[in-house]
Amino acid sequence: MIRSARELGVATVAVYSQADVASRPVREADEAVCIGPAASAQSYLNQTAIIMAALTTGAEAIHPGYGFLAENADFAALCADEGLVFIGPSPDAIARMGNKNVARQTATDAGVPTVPGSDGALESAEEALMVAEKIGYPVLVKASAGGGGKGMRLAEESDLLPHQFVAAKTEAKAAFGDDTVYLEKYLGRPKHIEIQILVDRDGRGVYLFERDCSVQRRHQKLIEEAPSSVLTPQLREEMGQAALRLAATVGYEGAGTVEFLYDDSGSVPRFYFMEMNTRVQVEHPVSEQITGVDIIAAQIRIAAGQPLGITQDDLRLTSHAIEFRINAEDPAAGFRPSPGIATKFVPPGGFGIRVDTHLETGASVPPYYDSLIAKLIVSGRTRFETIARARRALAEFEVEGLATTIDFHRSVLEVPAFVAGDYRTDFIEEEMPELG
Ligand code: MV4
Repeated sequence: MIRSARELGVATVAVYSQADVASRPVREADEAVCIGPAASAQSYLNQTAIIMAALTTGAEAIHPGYGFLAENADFAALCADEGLVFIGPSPDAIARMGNKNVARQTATDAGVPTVPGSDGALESAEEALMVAEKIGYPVLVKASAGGGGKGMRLAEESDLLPHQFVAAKTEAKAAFGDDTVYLEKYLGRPKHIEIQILVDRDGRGVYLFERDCSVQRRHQKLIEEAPSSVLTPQLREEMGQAALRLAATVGYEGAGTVEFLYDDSGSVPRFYFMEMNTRVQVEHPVSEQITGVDIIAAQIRIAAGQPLGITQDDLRLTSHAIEFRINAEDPAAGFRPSPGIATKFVPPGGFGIRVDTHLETGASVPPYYDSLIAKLIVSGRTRFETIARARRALAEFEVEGLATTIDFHRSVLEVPAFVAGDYRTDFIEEEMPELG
C-alpha cells in the first residue's frame, strides 16, 4: 500500500497498535499514528480512533487493507460522513455482498450460475427437507452471515437434515448474531477458483483472470496460483464476464473478487457463484504478476475518480505465478501459531521472485494478530518453470526463532498431484494426511 501510494506521489499515514510500534510500515510511511493498545478491538477495529487519525493528519482517503474493517459497510459509510474517501466500493455494495444469501439472489439476478438450492432463507426444518428432496442429497446448510466455512453443516441424507439445520442456526447465531440459513446442493470435490476484477466509477471493468486457491486447510488458504491449470479459455472468459456482470448489478467500484466453486465431476465442467469479497485479498500479487497491473495503485486511482485506463484486450495470459503463504505456524503441531522473535530472516531473491513482508531479522511476531509473516510470490513463463523456481526459492528461505510453513511448502512441491496441477479443496487431507 505504502509503496504503491508513493509511486503515485500520494503521501501516507500508517495507523498502528502499540504491539506494532517498531514495525516496518510504521517506519516506511510518511507519518504514523498510534490508535490504541495491542488488542485489535481497541485499535485496528476502533473506527473512531482511525477516523480521528485521518482527520488530525489531514488525510483525504483511507485504504482499509485486507482484514479488520475492509468489508465493514458501516465503516465505509462513516468515512463518507466524515468527508473521507473509503478506498473501496460503496457501503451498499459491501452490504449486498456481505449477506451470502442476498449475494446468491443477486448472482441469480445477474445471470451468474449458482448451486441448486433454496430461494432465499429457510424458515423451518420442514422447508429445508422439501428443498433437499427437490435438489437431492447431500446438501449443505449455510449461514447467510457466514463465509469462510463458519456456520456450514453437511447433511448426507434426510434423517440428518433437521439436526444439521438446527446446528447451523445455533452456530450462526453464536458467531454472527444472525441465525438466517439457506440450503445448497453439496459439491463433493470442487476447486476454489476466484476472478479478480477492477471497475472504475463509470462502470468500466476488466477481469485480471483467475486464481486457483484450492490448497487450503480449514478454510485458510496456503497456496494460490494464476492461471488455473484446469480452465479452458472459453470457461475463463465466461467466468470473467459473469464476475463483471455481478459487479455491474450492484454498482460495484474498485477492486474485488468473485469466488466460484468449479466442479468437473460431471460430463462438462461447471462453475457456480460462491461469494464476493469486496476488498483486495492477500493473494492479489499473483494476479499482479501475470498481468503487470498494480492492483493497489488501481484501487487508489479508481477511488480518486480516474478512469481505468486499460481494456480487456490489453490483458494477455503469457506467464504463471504461485504464492506461498509463509505463516508463523507449526505444521507438525496442527499449524499452531508460533509467535516470537525472528532471530534470522533471510528471504530468497533473484529472477522471478517477489517477497511481500513486514518482517526483518530481530523483529517480533506478536501473538495478537494473523500469523502471516511473508508472501513468497514466484513467477515464470510456464507453470513448470515456476515450480522449479519455487523449489529453488523455498530452499533459500531462512527463518530462525519461529516455526514456519516453509517446510510444508517444500513438501507440497514434491506431491505429484500438485505438480500435475490436479488438486481440489481436499488436497491436504487427501495427499498430506499427516497434516490434516
Ligand atoms: C460449498 C462446498 C461444496 N458445495 N458449497 C467453504 C467456505 C465457504 N466459502 C463455502 N465453502 C464451500 N461451499 C457447496 N454447495 C464446499 C465448500 C468448501 C470449500 C470451498 C472452497 C475452498 C475450500 C473449501 C473447503 C471445504 C468446503
